[in-house]
Amino acid sequence: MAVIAPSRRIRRTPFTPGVEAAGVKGYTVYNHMLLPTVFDSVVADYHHLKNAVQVWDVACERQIELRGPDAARLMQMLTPRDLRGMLPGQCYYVPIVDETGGMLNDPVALKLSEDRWWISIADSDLLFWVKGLAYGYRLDVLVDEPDISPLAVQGPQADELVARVFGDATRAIRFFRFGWFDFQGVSMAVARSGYSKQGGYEIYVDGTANGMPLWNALFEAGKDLDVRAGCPNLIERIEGGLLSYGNDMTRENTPHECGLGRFCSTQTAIGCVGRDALLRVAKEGPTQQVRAIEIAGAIPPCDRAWPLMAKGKRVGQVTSAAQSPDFGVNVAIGMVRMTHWDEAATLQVDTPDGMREAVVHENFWL
Ligand code: THG
Repeated sequence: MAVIAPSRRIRRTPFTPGVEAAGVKGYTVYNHMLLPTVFDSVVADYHHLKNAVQVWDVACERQIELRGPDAARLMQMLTPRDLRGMLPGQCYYVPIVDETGGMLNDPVALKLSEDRWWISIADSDLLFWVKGLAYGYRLDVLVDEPDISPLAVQGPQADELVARVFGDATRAIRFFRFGWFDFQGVSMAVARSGYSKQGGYEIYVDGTANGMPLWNALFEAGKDLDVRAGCPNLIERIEGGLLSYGNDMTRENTPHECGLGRFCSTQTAIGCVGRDALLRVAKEGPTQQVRAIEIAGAIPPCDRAWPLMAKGKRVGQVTSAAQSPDFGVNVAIGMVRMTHWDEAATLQVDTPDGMREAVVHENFWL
């Protein structure tokens, strides 16, 4: 693969000096920002993530801040998830849809207070949609991208490492909750969340200048824990069934097709854009849905959709795939038509290297 030409459009993060010093070997671009993809090898990174603790530069999970009297109203317009019971200090995984019910993003929303929210976005230019709604509906709310950069600490030793830097009170943070903790005189949101199934935290680092001091403090405190720089790991996130916007779902898909129906309460999400369209699909049910797919044989990297076939007819597609050391098979994520989405359905997948056998599973591996 060729290199990424550095330029102002591909934004560096507050942690980029640390990532480069740690020997990053691959980058992707996410929200117009650098996102590391590999440090040692994807397989070595995977084993280390499952056994120790890693610090991830996920500053590319940019925040959209809503601030003002209409912030809560705008947030509920954005998602079919019912936000009425959400309290300050909670994080919600929220599908965001357009007027047809098509997925625009699948962020984590943080409620800081009734009139202040962060939307921690996946890879699409959601800011423009949010600003357009606020402007079009003449809402009394400021919408911008603050200088906040998530730094994830993931892996079985994440509790210990974060407690050493932010104090033992971080151990009591519950899943998808956050609290405010001091680092060198700056108050930062620390949440128990992250894009892995290994457990851990995300620190919403306030201020670019505080990025490297915190990065260095974590590595200093975690020497004996074998802390390393890491990144969202392709194999582990497929094993865990963590979806990737732009890969496993696009604007072509409804939340129900993505298996995100459990995060929709469209009936009670009053004022949400796309409500009528989603009420229809919720009633009729989706005709295709995300599934775990097991693939036999050697496979190349999945950089385009691979058709899933049954008796020569297309019945879906594989959108992410990788060889899993722990499960001894190729793990994959696909979208499968309802005629073939049941457990153990046997299909063929048309990879660039040839046809492979594929088996549908109703549950992911982790
Ligand atoms: N953390 C934060 N922002 C993010 C991500 C993140 N923005 C981009 C991207 N990741 C958004 N996508 C996801 C996908 C899955 C999850 C979080 C964000 C996730 N899912 C859990 C699961 O499926 O097991 C739990 C969801 C729940 O039960 O509420 O964590 O990772 N800040």
